[in-house]
Amino acid sequence: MSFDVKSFMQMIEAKNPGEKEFHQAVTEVVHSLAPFLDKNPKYVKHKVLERIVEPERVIMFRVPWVDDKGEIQVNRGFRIQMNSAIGPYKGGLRFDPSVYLGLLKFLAFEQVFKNSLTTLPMGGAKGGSDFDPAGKSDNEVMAFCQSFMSELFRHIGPNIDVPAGDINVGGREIGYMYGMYKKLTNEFTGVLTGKGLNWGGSLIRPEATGYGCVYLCVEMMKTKGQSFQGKTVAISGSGNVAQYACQKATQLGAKVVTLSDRGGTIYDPNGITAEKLAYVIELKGVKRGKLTDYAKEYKCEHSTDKNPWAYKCDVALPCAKQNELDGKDAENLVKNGCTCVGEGANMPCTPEAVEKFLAAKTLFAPGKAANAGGVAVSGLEMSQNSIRTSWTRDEVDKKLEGIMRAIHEKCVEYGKKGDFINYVDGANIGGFVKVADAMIDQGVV
Ligand code: NDP
Ligand code: 2IT
Repeated sequence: MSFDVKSFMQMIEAKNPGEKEFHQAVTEVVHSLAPFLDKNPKYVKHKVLERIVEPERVIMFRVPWVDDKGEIQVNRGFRIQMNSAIGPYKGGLRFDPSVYLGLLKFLAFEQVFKNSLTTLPMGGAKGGSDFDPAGKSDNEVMAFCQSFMSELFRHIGPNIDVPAGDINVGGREIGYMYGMYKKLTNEFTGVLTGKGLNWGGSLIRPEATGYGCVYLCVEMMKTKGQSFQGKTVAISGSGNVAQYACQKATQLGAKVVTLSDRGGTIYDPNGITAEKLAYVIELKGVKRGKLTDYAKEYKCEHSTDKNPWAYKCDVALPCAKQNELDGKDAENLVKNGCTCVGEGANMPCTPEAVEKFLAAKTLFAPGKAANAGGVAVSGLEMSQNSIRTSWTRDEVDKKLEGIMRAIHEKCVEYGKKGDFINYVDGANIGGFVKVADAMIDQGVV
């Protein structure tokens, strides 16, 4: 009897009402896995799929803090500890008003497969809060982070659960949270990754997700005898992942022509050079400003109604948020000659968009493969902390490149069909097998 995708998804929707991003992420994985499960019935017998969609633990908590006017504010905090079969829970924290249980469950679910693909021993988790840092002072962000950690600290630890950054959580927030963790536990340990370089952080961690995404695209392009040299690249977002994807693509000889933020898209047909990118890094990371300033500074187009996929490119790297590239955008990209897409963000392409890319035989790398470089270097940060050392920039970069190559090979192993590599199936099956086998080995727990 073949695995019944329809009734499985009905069960997921009934048990997790209203969690549309979680349904979307599970649907994609289950579709990839169904033919594989038919050939490997032990996973069905051990009910691995039924178990893997259920978080091992969900922590939800009140985060009260006092703003600069002396008023009490209340946010909600979460940590989804999804799966620990192959290592301690690991995954980022997102602070954004759109955060709710279903969004974090989708991200935690994806993280399980992604972390497995990195080849490192890390389970999957995600967390965060509906806190909106926009317009908040440093003092308010610190007050929030300290309150958030004053509850989270009892649920994490270097061998239990190791959080990191994600949207709106970067070096500043990790610093404030780490300080509070250290005060509460009286322990200097590697409990968070993305730490500052002078207090336990790893070189290349800030660059890792963007660089890794480009490295994976390099591997995909190689299968077609192509490279980044001379290519035009469209990138969305202008935060951590977008910035370093832009830097690496440019270093490899490509011209990046777009970036975006919540206020719109910039189109710079002359290319976002190293000097212009330094301006973006300062604008976004230090001044916390908008790309409208970039458009004024470099006299280029800024649009509030066009997204980056409206412009002609060879390579598209969506690096902002989930479901930011839909079926129409995919059609437009394919029509304009785009042949390679790497998901720097988590699930930025809608199911319709993915379908269009696969139908057009686009080189398409899903987020759990393409953006795994970030968590991979987080894993390397954990190793460096454990052995109390720090590796050079070049050492970490080489290890990252090696991991991205291994992820590509895993996708080919499970996703090659004739002369086409379906990286979606490859990543889903490749990520699943290691976790599923570990779950079977460890019994029903
Ligand atoms: P950042 O907060 O550094 O940057 C996010 C970018 O996306 C910003 O430019 C932001 O615009 C834009 N953005 C966010 N929400 C929206 C929205 N609703 N509409 C339009 N633009 C939006 O986050 P990261 O770069 O770290 O994360 C980007 C993506 O990459 C996320 O999907 C994350 O899950 C994923 N990812 C991150 C990893 C990491 O190591 N950081 C690792 C793997 C995946 P604005 O500047 O206006 O706020
Ligand atoms: O989505 C992700 O992989 C991240 N936000 C990074 C997680 C991590 O633990 O480095």
